[in-house]
Amino acid sequence: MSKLAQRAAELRRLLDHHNYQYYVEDKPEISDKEFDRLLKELEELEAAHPELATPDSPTRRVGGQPIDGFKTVHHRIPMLSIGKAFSADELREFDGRVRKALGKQPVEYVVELKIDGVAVSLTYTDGLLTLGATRGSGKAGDDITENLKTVRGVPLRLHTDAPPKSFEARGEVYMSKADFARLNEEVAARGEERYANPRNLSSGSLKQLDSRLTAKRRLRLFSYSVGSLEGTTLRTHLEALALLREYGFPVNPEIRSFDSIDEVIAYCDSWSEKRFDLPYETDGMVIKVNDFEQQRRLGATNKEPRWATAYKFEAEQAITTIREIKVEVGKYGELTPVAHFDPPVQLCGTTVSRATLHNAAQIEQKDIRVGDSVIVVKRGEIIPHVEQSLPEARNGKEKVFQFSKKCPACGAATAREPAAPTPSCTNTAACPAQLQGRLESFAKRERMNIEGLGEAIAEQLVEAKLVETVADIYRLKLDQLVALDRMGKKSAQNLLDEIEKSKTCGLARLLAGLSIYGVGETMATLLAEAFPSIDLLLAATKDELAGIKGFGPKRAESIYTFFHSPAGERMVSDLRAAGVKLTEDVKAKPTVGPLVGKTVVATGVLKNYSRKDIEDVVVRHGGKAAGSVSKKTDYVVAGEDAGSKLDKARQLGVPVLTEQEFARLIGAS
Ligand code: 0OX
Repeated sequence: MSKLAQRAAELRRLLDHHNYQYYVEDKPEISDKEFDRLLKELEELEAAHPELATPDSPTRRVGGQPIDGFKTVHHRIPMLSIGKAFSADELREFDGRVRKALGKQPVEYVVELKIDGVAVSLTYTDGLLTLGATRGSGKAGDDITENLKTVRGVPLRLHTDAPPKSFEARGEVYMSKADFARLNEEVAARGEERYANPRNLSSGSLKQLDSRLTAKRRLRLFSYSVGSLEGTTLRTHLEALALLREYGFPVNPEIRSFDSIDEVIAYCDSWSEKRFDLPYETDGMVIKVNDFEQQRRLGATNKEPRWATAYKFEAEQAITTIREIKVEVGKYGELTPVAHFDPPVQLCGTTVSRATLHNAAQIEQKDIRVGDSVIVVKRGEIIPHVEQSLPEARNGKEKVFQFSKKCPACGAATAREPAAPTPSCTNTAACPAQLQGRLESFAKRERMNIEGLGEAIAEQLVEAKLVETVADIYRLKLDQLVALDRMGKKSAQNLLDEIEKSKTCGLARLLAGLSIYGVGETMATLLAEAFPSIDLLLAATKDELAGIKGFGPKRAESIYTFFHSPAGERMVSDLRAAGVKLTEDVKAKPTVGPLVGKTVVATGVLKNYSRKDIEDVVVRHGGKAAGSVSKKTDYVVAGEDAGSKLDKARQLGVPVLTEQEFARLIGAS
């Protein structure tokens, strides 16, 4: 072997070793910097001498060329989901069923933390990782091999000299709470919307078509089962876990086994609070019958094994005090009461210091007062919510909340429309909070897509009086931006470049960005389709506007009033003077295709599209995007955590598509 080949082999061995120490043993021996140095040396060596590269080289973890879409993979053995128990009694019922089916045999249970991540399958051929897939429907998932190679705990080659011909490991890909917090900060700093939880971010990361992006997400793995037992001599789940560990997979260290359900329950309960100290999120425990022969005898229903169950931790709640109810002012001037907690509480792994109270009616109906002790929960483990007040804990000093007659941001008078849930600030033109809201909304990715113009910058631009309308951003100068807090010359220039780039977004995005009441992305697309230039739009009558499909007189009135008010006229002339594109390229509307004339509702958290993206896609394919499910709905596209709309679709028999199926339907994957 040449000297260089020897060094490459040595570097690979070292990198694998240190990767293993870090991600499997959790005992790093060298610093991240030192690790990166070794990796860089190997990368350079392989780049200069491609013949030295190997398919299991650690350099493969940094990602490769983007791909157009994921291939579908059929799981040889279905990836089952798991039944749930919500109480100790339900665990005893599970134990009762197991013991009844097994006669008088002793039963041993293995108890694992239920990692809140994304289930994946990893197939090794002759010891080399050849296929990585998502669980998908359980029967078939997506081929995400390149993305899974970037997950540091995934062995690229099994740690054995005598690998089986084929071996499948299954497990959960997750993101640590710390990595999630760091990445989410980065997301927010770019002015983008934060991810709700680590699971969504992990799942989104695994669905990236460009594996270099996945590589940046620092995903991790815990392996918890072997797919097929064929060709193995494994007799128990504990033996399978030991084999996985031996092969180099990270296996969670907190797994224990017990002979009785009482011990199982005690172990589960011991984690109900301790789990918040773990560096990753868990949403329960998994209890499995250890013996494979017993597992076989118990069998499975068509979706769940009878030999395992998940014990879900109780929905989290916390008690704290409302120190203050602050009123926030939205982009339309709407006033939203927000409860601020003292002390902040830990819920589902995040610190919660505030929650919206929505409107006066809710506050009144729940009798929530400033100074009240309240129970706070997270809905769907995401959005903090004041469940109820605790009047019995009052000391008489609590204060009933009332909206002030003045806007908290600008002091102008507020007014309440008869049907509105809250009052609004009437100072539409000059209220700084409204302007800030409009700026943030204008810059959003699905609108004018100005990266870097998020909450913090918008606030400063308004405070420094650099802008009075969204059109004023096109007049910003470098030295004005550099004078802002924490704004270097480079970031200022980047922001100016982004602002310049936004000029070509086209009329539909622009209309969506102008905060015209009743005009979001979907309506803006329809509006720009009906009137593909601002001049045509300005010439439109109220009746013509109301005649656009889905519009009606109220929306038409709002649009007409906006463009024919002095502020609207000035906005158009400023945008025109700045060279912002005020036309929409007319796309021939499709007359044939799977979505022509179809009504589609998107619901839940989608991975590759924002909800608005998918609505845009529907409209572009000749369909109509609707907000609620009815008999007239042709398809519901359901993402994660889809709720009542999905239920309704099922009730009405409306076809429900996964995001992937939707993409396939329109020929995008
Ligand atoms: C987890 C986890 C998920 C195997 C058959 C039923 C469930 N999220 O941590 N699944 C399983 O096991 C499967 N174990 C786990 N620990």
